[in-house]
Amino acid sequence: MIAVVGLVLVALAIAGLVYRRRTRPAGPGTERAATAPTSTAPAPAASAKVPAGGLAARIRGAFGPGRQDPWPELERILIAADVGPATSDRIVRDVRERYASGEDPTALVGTEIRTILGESERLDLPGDRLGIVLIVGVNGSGKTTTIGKLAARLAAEGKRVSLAGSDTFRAAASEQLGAWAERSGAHVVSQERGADPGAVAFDAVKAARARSSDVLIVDTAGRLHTKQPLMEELKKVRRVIEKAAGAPPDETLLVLDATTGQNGIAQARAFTEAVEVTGVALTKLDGTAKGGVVLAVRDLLGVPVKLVGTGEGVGDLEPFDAASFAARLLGG
Ligand SMILES: Nc1nc2c(ncn2[C@@H]2O[C@H](COP(=O)(O)OP(=O)(O)OP(=O)(O)O)[C@@H](O)[C@H]2O)c(=O)[nH]1
Ligand SMILES: [Mg+2]
Repeated sequence: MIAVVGLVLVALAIAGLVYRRRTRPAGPGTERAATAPTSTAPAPAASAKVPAGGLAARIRGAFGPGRQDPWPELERILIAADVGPATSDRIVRDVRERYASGEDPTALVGTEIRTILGESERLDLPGDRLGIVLIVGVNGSGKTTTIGKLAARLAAEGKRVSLAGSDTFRAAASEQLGAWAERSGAHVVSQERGADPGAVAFDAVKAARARSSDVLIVDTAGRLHTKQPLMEELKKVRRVIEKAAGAPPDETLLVLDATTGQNGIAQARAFTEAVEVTGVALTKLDGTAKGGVVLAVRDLLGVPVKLVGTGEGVGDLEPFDAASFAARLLGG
């Protein structure tokens, strides 16, 4: 009996040790590595809480027979779709004003969404000189993949494309960029890992000019928008491009993962303050996430969505279309 009790105690002690070992936090790393999820393991979807299906069915439910006060419910529905409290509040107020005339609330919300998104905007690149696109965003949002797709799209339009591997931080980042470049015949400028990202951008501007490229797309390392030193590094890359090219980048695209939810608002604010973001590339819209956060980004910061990523393939990049985005958000 005593032997059995003893064995059980020993087994429990071993199990406890194993458990502690597994749950011990990771040791100290660099600031960037310690805070950054790897690109192959993106952060869990914050919008997973939003049930599948569009907003329209839920809005109709809120306005269904017997419902007393649908407005707080409408606001909850919008917030759950990552639209953000301020923009949700604006939509509810505007819809409520017009609903008095007895219109369909779903149609009114749709109109409001399209109004906030405004005209669908395209990338604004010059036709008579080297156009420069700086790509920024948090870790794993889809920057390099979007660059690969964009390079292919531009090459298919007959443009000569160069790429700058200014992500000198992540292991194998330049190999990943190189693999994408091969598909589109783009020329890549990169240096060894750990090199100064600004120096790579500087060389790339000079090389792209020397090759008479039409467009240079600059990849940068993923960074947490709350890490000031990393945002300073990004500002420096932008300054260096401006110095080398004589003008700031023509487009600075924030790559926003549609599954990151309302955190996208804080990301957009921080990146816009640091490097004057001119547009959003909304990625991973092929999953269940519907990207309601871009409404808040447009409403609060005035930054339009310009591109939409709908998969991992080279052809899975579309120009943003406000009407179809609104339909997707509302629909199934
Ligand atoms: N489903 C889907 N996956 C995507 C899309 N865009 C990118 N991905 C995937 O997201 C993951 C991260 O993509 P990357 O392009 O490496 O992201 P990144 O922002 O460059 O990552 P870091 O450089 O590490 O910050 C990869 O597995 C991509 O295949 C998209 O539109 N849809
Ligand atoms: Mg990358």
